[in-house]
Amino acid sequence: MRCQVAIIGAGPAGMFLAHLLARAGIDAVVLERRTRDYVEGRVRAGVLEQGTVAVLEALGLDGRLKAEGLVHTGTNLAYDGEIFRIDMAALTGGGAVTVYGQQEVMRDLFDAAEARGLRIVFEAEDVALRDVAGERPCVEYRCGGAAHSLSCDFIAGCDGFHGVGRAAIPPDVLRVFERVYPFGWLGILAELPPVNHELIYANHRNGFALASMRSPTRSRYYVQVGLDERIEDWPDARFWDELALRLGPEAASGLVRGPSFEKSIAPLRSVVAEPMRHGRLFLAGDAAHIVPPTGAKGMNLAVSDVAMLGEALVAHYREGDASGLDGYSARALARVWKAERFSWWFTGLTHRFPDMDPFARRMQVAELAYIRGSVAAQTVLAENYVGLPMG
Ligand code: RFL
Ligand code: PHB
Repeated sequence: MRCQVAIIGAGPAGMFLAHLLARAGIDAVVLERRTRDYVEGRVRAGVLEQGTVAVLEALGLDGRLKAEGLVHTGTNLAYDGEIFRIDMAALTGGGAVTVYGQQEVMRDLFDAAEARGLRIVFEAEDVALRDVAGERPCVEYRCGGAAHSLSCDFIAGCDGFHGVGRAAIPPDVLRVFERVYPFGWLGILAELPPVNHELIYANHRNGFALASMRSPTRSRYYVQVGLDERIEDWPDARFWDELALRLGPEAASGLVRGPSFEKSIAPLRSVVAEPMRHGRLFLAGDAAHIVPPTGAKGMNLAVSDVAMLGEALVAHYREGDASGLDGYSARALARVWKAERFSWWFTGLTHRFPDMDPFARRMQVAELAYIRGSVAAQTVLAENYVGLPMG
């Protein structure tokens, strides 16, 4: 089999890229290790930047998003029993984010892929990248018990943090920068109305908490937990008590408790791999970088990466212009590092660190109080939160 671009992974990065290339008439094949149901079933991101919404619009995939997505023009910070709102729209000249779950985004991408005839191979096993630095790269894989080979012009490694894409870059070329945080997030989904119509990020001396949502009837909540904690130790009653305590009496006054139907723990880390290109292999999304979820940047970065990569591939095929492909890694990394900085800073501001002494705690509270009283500080937060320009 042959195609112009082989895309490894059918997560947000891979599927957005597949649609961007299909729109330009570029022939791509997506190889995904799992089933569609598995990829679509993963409960992950919830907040879309305006740039991500714009890409969905440009692809004509914004029908359900416009009908069901919740536009948030502000977000809230809570600490020491206080709560204040950051008016993102007023501070950024009309900026906003849209609450629309990654599961919904994936459903829209997969439905449209079927309707538009995109080529996706699910349950592709033992995917191996060959000759990525040469002129004739190729991807070998197994599917339905048979061995296949896909020759291509370029390979897009959109296969997440544990994929084969990053591993195909030789160790003497690849540099990896990393911070592992000494805690994780315990998240639940519950078919209950959210405590507030916008998100609340809370810093409590017990640790961080986040009140989010998926719809007016579905709540998504998180509490910071130690890495040694087990889900079995967090029955719903304990979760609700801890969440209410951390949100504070004012924010938690409207909290509706009930059974959760999903509960999981995710570790937090910051990772960047450089460069994002090696020969004819291009990395995008979690394959190249991870952010802690505090800034809600992970899926949005995957989309901004492939928007840049898609643009570069289109310029290559339409005009024979290689400058976009040559500049892809530097252009993508410039935006990635800014999102890494924001996610790292916001994590540091809102979480309890095990080695935190009373001085460090006072510093957090002083910074939160400063943000509360400063339009300049709120503007910095707001412009990062709604999403920096593509650059
Ligand atoms: P993905 O989604 O991991 O998809 C990669 C795909 O590649 C497949 N794959 C392979 N296929 C073939 N061969 C192989 N060898 C393969 N190895 C892997 C995998 O099966 C998978 O389908 O990466 P992608 O596309 O780069 O997308 C990244 C996002 O999914 C991720 O950044 C976000 O979910 C992060 N994230 C959030 N992002 C936001 O923008 N806003 C948020 O509010 C937000 N909240 C979150 C999050 C992630 C979380 N967790 C669980 C990590 C909240 C949480 C709790
Ligand atoms: C979510 O709704 O899952 C969510 C929202 C905001 C974040 C992270 C996750 O910062």
